[in-house]
Amino acid sequence: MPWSSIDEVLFAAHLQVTLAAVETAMEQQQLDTLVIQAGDSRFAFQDDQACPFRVNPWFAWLVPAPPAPGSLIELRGGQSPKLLFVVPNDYWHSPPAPPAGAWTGHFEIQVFPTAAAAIAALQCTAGATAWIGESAPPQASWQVNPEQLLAELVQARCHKTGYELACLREATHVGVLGHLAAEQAFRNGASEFDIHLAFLAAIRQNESELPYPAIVALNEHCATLHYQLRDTRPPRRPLSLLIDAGASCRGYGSDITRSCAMIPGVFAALIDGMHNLQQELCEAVAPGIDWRQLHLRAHRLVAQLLRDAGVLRLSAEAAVATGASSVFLPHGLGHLLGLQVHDVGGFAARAGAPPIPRPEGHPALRLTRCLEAGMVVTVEPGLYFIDSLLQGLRAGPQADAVNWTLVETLRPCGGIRIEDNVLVTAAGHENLTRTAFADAS
Ligand SMILES: [Mn+2]
Repeated sequence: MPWSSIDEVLFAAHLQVTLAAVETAMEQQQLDTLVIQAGDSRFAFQDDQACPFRVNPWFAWLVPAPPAPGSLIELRGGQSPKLLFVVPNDYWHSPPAPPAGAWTGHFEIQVFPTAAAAIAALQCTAGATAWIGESAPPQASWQVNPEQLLAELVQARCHKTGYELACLREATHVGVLGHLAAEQAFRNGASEFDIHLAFLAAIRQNESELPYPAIVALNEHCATLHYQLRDTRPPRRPLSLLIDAGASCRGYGSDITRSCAMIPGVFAALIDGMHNLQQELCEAVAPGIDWRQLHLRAHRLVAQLLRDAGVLRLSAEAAVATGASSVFLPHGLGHLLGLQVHDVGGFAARAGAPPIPRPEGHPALRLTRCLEAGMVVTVEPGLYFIDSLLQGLRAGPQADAVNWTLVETLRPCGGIRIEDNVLVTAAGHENLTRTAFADAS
């Protein structure tokens, strides 16, 4: 996406905040130099085929350059940041374009033909040096991915800057275009494969650019939480679609899920009910909210929905207390979102604090903290008819509390998930996804 003058202003402010956080953390850890590696190309075993390159998120946090394996950021107290950018002399592939655009003015930039040449040009020959990267550092004496330093920086990454929010808004806007196209393809009877292609065509991004592999499921496949296959042929009777897919913007990703039913009925009514309770949960997002409590509230709301639909005869409280709600909702309410789709910082309230444990019986929750302004979270309640989990329920003491005939009629529809990306603001929240859907229609 081309840079606007607003982006330039936002990025300058973003870099000021992030570099200040890095400098403070370096002082605390008495570091003279910090080197951040973009990452290495990885190859399949005994093969010359490279795996899709994913940039080190710490690198992308500071530098919005195109992906360039082997590139380095060198940070030294009191000096302007250096970018050592690797552009190989490659005629088999298109090399990364050398850095361009207004953001480059904030860095001292040098371009090298190899990663080794970039490493040889590092200034840090003396003093305490730390390295953030997946491969071994060039010098054995350097600290590698120091835990305390990263713990400090993780806290900074949890609170999004204006620039990061602009990227997340754009990623959401683009992702929503994909979701609208996907629903249209589903209504036209397309296969999972073709719905996926419709999503990609609408967002104008390659599959390797997506923030995470898109989940495109029809019918009973909607019961597989991270369903990864894409049938090229449509089912005989398309009943339901679950699409969990996002788009990228400068390394930031959206994470959006929508469910649709082909025809009215009990399953379609469950989707409507899920939208309502999902909105209720989004409305509750505000600073100070304990995410564990909101997660448990989601369980009670889903249990109540199942009770209202006639699937469960237990009270909502009993369904949560006995674990019956977890049979239908075996994942967490949501997670932090940013440069990584399951972003860092979900468990410790501050650097050095112990991780806050998940509520007992909820092992999949990826966020246990109280919400703070500037965080972006996903709110993604769901309910599913998962054979292996239903078998356990059927064999257990709550078996009589389930309308198994109704479960049998809903099982071919698989499941439901509705997921929005929500910014925590000082006053409460802003639902980025609902805003983007409203703007697009
Ligand atoms: Mn998610």
